[in-house]
Amino acid sequence: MPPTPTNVPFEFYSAYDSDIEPCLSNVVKASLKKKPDYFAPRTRNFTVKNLPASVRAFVEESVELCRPSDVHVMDGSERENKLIIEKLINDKTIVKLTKYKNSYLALTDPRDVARVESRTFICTTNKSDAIPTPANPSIKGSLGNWMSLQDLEKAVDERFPNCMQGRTMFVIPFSMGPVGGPMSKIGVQVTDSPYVAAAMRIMTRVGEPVIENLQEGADFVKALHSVGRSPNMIPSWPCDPERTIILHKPECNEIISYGSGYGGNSLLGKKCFALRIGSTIAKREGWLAEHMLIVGITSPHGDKKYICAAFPSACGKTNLAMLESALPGYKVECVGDDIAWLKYNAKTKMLHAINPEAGFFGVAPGTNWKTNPNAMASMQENSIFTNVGHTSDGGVWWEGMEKPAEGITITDWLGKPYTGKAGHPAAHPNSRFTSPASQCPIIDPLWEASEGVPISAILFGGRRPEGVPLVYESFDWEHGVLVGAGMRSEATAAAEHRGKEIMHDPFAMRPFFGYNFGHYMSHWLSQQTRHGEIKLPKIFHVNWFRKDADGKFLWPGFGDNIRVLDWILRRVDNDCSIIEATPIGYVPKEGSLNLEGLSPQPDMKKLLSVPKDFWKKEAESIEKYLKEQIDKDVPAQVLNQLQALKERLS
Ligand code: GTP
Ligand code: SPV
Ligand code: MN
Repeated sequence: MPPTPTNVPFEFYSAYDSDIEPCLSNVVKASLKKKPDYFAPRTRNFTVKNLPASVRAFVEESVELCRPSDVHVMDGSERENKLIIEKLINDKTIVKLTKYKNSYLALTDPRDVARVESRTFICTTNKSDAIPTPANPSIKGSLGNWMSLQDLEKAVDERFPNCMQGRTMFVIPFSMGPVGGPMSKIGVQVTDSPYVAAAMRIMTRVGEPVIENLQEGADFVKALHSVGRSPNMIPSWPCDPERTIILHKPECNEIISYGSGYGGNSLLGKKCFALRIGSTIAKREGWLAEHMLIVGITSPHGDKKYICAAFPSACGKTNLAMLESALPGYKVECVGDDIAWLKYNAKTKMLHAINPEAGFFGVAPGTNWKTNPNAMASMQENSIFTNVGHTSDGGVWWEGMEKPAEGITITDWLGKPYTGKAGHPAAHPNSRFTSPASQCPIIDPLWEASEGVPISAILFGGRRPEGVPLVYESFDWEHGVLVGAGMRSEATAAAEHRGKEIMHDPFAMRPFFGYNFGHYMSHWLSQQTRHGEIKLPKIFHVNWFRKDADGKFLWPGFGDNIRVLDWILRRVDNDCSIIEATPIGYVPKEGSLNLEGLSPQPDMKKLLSVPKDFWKKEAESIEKYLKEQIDKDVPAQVLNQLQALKERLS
């Protein structure tokens, strides 16, 4: 397929090696003589030829396989971004949002709107390294999908040859974490999606310093991505939904993704690298890669502590990460909203966390100036919105946002006039904003600290309409590991699941484990002993989503969640006067949560109750899940904790 005339010619190093010369299209060749004025010569660093040998080999192999019409090595500059944006506008992938500075709206193929968990695979020599083996062959495993390395080769051969024909291949050198930091890691993604290139530039650190780091010999994760091609694809959002596949090779730190341009399927630094490959590197090196937000909380006395929280997709991480305190005197500052890398720090003898990302890819619906003013402020410029509604004054709109002004009309994410009719939302439920983290008004001063911030507490949580109290504390680390392992939550639109079924989602990592979940639990348990002296974070479970008989949330949530954090921080300081022991852990003693100024006063009895019958069933369900799904790989300590829970409940 020849490149479309609207293809913006990206620089392809003119003295590029002749062995790849045949894949240079004539259009691109011509363009090399006549460059756009603003495309000043770039430094020699940003050419395939000048990449460090290992990176160059990866790029050349990818070119050989995918046959793009040209190759562009990203330098991360403003000038370059202008070109990419121009190309995206020409391709009709994005439109400019005139209401905001340097912001754009992308509308995807309606078949490419979320992560596809069923088509995501971990590929290892031994299956049991990647996923647990269910107790009996008739049980389908639900803790990830495995594929053999041979089948991976076959899947690649069936999809990748020539898949980038007529397209530019972008080479994106990126760093997860501050470039060169002791907890940071480098990746190189090649992709034929300029949308992905533009989004990766927001979500990760891209460009010159990364190349320098690579030149000094840094290891890197190889990430190959193509949106693919299919007979019925739409030109503005090429993809191949029928053959989409996302493959990980943790044994050699490689990611191969085909067919989708959306979110975690295509921004390979995020779930593929920072969680799936990241968790396997972390296992080898003794640290943890987790689906967690990181926030700093300063109390009215000026005491600052950092906490992490693991909630499943679309269950409130971004919102908690940017909380505007409803209690006077508290200040919350954001380090990260989705992923945390936690590593033992020998100086403080605590686990320290970095946010490996540089941007937010946040759920749009439900976000507004009241629920999350800091997210709203973060997305006022330099942002890409995907699958939200478009207002007639050049802005965006989604369900849950403040009403647009009188006379403003909305076009929905499918390009149709928005009528408000049930079942036809303006924004897709998994529509998102992509914004630089640096634009968050409450970004923490230490958010780029290369050794991370010390973590005092870890929260687990999910959407639990019934039975699960607003907050409880585990008795100790081992019990906390059971609390994480037993997590369940209502399914959301972040992946392809339908309906609101309550799913097991251990550690909010079910779709993101890079290795056998049984081994993962053992690795968590090993944190107690592997570093010598350690002050481990206390572990809690929270639930903002308990409902009353009418299906209404019992707890106001959002800014009022500070009331729960306040209790948690007092527990971190070991205040024993505020707890009451229950079979599942410590809950707040009556009157110990600060509810000042909250009206109406929520029904705390209901919110904190621990119904025994419910919990007996819950413990049974966790036991069944662990025994059926993980079988012999469940660590003995976890089974002991489960037994102890059952005894406390009987
Ligand atoms: P991912 O980016 O998919 O990992 O999601 P996330 O965990 O960051 O979820 P996010 O904070 O974006 O929240 C998802 C949805 O839950 C949004 O529609 C929010 O408005 C809603 N939400 C978040 N916090 C609360 C809360 O405290 N109470 C209620 N009722 N809803 C909330
Ligand atoms: C999630 O689904 O948990 C996300 C969005 O954070 S995605 O990047 O698509 O994984
Ligand atoms: Mn997430």
